[in-house]
Amino acid sequence: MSVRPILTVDSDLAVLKQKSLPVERVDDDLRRLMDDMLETMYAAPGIGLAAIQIGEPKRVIVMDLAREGEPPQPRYFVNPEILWRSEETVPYEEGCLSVPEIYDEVERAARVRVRYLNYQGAEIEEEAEGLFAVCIQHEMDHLEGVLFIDHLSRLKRERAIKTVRKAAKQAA
Ligand code: K1U
Ligand code: ZN
Repeated sequence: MSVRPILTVDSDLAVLKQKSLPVERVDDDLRRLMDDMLETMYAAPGIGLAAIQIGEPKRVIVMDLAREGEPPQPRYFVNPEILWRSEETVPYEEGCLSVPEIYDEVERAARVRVRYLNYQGAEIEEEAEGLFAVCIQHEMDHLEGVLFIDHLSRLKRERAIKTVRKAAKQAA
């Protein structure tokens, strides 16, 4: 397993805007990618990660929503689909490892029903609510090349990218 570099909007926007492709089979190569993604997400640290954020345009997401002090609860989503979303929406102050240090409120469906393949390749269908619903919608946006800042005004989005670019220049 290895920690891989996370792509950010200052230098890798064109890659992050790509639409990811469906995975053909859940095999050992894919499990190695999911292991790397999980390790990368824990090291960041973050609560979710889409494969495109490490430059792999595949429809794969990892997530761990365990609170501090709780045992890890890694979750893997291959070829996830949203089957249903509630009409009710909720706001949440989101962040993104590809838009570091920027947080803003996004309104999303309060509950969604999702179907996906897990780490073993078994088909799962479940309903998500709370932070799980927020996070799966944020990560599934990544699979379409959509970032949380795309839900904000053009002014806020451009300001966010400028801020990340400035911070990256200062760090270099
Ligand atoms: O970049 C990503 O897609 C990961 C992102 C997931 C996310 C966060 C908040 C709302 C929706 C989706 C993050 O993990 S940002 C970092 C973060 O939220 C966090 C980091 C450490 C501890 C707790 C949270
Ligand atoms: Zn993100």
